[in-house]
Amino acid sequence: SHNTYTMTHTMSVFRVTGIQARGVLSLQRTTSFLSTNRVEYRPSTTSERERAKSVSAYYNQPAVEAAAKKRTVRLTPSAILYHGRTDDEATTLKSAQYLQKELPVRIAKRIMAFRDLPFIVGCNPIILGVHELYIRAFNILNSYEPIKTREDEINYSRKLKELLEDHQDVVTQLAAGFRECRRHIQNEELVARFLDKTLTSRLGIRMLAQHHLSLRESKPNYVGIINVTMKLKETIERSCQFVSQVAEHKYGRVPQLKLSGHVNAVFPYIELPLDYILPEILKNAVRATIESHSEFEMMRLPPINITIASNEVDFIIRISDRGGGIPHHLMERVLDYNFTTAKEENSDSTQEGHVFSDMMEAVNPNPAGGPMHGFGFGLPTSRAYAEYMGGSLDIQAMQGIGTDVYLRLKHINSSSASFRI
Ligand code: ADP
Ligand code: K
Ligand code: MG
Repeated sequence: SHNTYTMTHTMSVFRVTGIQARGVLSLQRTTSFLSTNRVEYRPSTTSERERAKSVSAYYNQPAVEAAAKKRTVRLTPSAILYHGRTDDEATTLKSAQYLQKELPVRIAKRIMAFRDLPFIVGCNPIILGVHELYIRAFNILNSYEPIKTREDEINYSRKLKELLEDHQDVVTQLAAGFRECRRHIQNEELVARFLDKTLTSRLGIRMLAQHHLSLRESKPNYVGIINVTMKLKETIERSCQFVSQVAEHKYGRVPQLKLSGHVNAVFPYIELPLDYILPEILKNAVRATIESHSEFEMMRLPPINITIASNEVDFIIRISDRGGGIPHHLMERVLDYNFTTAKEENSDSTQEGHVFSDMMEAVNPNPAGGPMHGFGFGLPTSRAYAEYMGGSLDIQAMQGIGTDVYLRLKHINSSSASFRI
């Protein structure tokens, strides 16, 4: 039938019913899958491509298209904050019902974007693997029975949690996939638009899902994912510690990370995006500092200065390094996805086993984990996240001296209009 595609080969990683389906493809497996099967089909259209792949046990294309046409309902964090009351059953149920309506729409829109990718990109095995993950998630969530009881909600939440885990490495997978195939496309704009949208949509979905899952946990000072009394200083220090550990592991030395400004600022905020953005900016600053100062100058490794400011509209974090700055001719490019000055052979990401590790995800407590650099995703992803959160990321380089990165984010109870998730 046109609507229902059946699985024609043994690539069963995405078994819809398989609880074990982790969705994490090994690079090798995907590659060999392509090399043995590719010759057998000559795709003509985008949907043809999907059919040929038989991406999951079934793929209801009209359902995806119908869902993709619906409008998303984005919430302000304060709406989430003030309506979420921990351990209130009615709230939890309503929250799950909202997700049940909302998530398939958001996921369907992303699936359409995967389908619209240039053919050569969409066929890349790693990118195709992510595309398949999205279709699988859509199928699971879209066909889920209406949530009516507490028990329904508990089961739905369990499924949601599994899906979050299955999608954990998506950023890394996209980074690896685009690195492989983007040389075939000239249009930088197209890549940037796709990735900005895919990554920020993913951030939004994860925040909503995580929020729902955390609602029932009674962690002091939290409503779902919102830390009602977040001490900005502590959040930053956590990232500093993580990055210092990574640097210590990689270089054997670390510049001092100094914090000043409104160090006593306390306000409600969501740590999730900060836990991604801050380590990325700090890693860049640390790497630049270390690489521009030879080991013999060990004693004179200049500190990285972090200044924080908070006002009633937003809060600003400036990360200032003395790592030599960014050469004029690269200023335009550092915000491009996949642009990096890290040499491939030195890049951590090329090491076996690192490719699909949690390198680009939130703070990793494992000191040996999380490479310093590699995919050229740190800056563009951070900027996309910042803009999604109603803020900005700006880079000022003083060529020959160092770099200042300004991260500006709206308060969730900002006196001016807030953002929506
Ligand atoms: P990656 O760190 O994987 O290379 P990023 O997007 O984080 O990717 O950074 C892209 C490039 O921008 C880096 O490779 C580096 O050349 C340059 N860059 C970023 N931050 C700094 C900095 N603070 N000082 C000097 N160069 C920087
Ligand atoms: K980059
Ligand atoms: Mg980086």
